[in-house]
Amino acid sequence: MTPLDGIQSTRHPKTPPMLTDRAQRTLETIDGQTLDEMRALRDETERFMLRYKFGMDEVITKLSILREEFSQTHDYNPIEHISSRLKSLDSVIDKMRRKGVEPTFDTIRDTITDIAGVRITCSFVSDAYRIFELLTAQRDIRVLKVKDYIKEPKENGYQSLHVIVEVPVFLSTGAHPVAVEVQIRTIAMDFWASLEHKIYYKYDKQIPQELLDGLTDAAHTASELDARMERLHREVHGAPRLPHAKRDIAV
Ligand code: 0O2
Repeated sequence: MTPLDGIQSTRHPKTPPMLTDRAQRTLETIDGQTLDEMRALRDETERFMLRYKFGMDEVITKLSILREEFSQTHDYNPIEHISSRLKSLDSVIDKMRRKGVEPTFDTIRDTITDIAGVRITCSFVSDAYRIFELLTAQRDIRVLKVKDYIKEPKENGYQSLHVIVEVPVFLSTGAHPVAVEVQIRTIAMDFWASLEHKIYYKYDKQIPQELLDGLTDAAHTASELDARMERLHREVHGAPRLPHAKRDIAV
């Protein structure tokens, strides 16, 4: 037995070529200038998407700071969970087509405001509004649009507080404002929305009426549960003593 027996070879298995012969031949017919333009478009798209990632990171940092501050200095934490996602390029293009948006970076920036998305899950409805206040009161945050689906749920029962904020991202070229969609909801609302989302895709957006009715009914139950849990929480802990946001004034 040699010392190398039993150790797997680290050489990569033979990988197929990246392009088929046909694709390779097509590529060879493209002139150098077009190839350069394609490369420049690819690079610009990457830079464009990267800014959204940074914007998302900025918002997550703000929320993580609030969350940590609450855990350290208050006996109660309104943020249960924070998640985020960057829309895929395919989804951005789909949305662009659905909205009939002109394919330029400027138009996409102005019209598609949910490329970067952050979701905050809270225990109680009052926490959702408090987090909204604390985030939007920060001086470098500009509120572009608010959709309050908690006050006015969608017809299918969907509830969530949506806010599109603009946050500056500081790059080597200076400050760049980036739009980030923030969705704030309770655990019950989140449970409902994720199930509805799965059903929506399972049935390829053609959900049977009976199931739709069941979902709307479940949304009402989730809403009642939220109200009951908040009542019980107040009975035990009293009215929330979380700090109200002081509007941050630029110096
Ligand atoms: P994903 O995969 O979560 O990104 P607008 O951008 O204002 O022109 P839009 O996109 O309809 O119009 O805005 P809206 O109503 O604020 O909804 C945006 C997001 O909210 C959706 O993103 C979902 O995440 C969520 N949402 C809205 N309605 C529903 C609903 O009925 N059920 C569930 N489960 N989620 C909902 P995307 O891009 O659809 O998907």
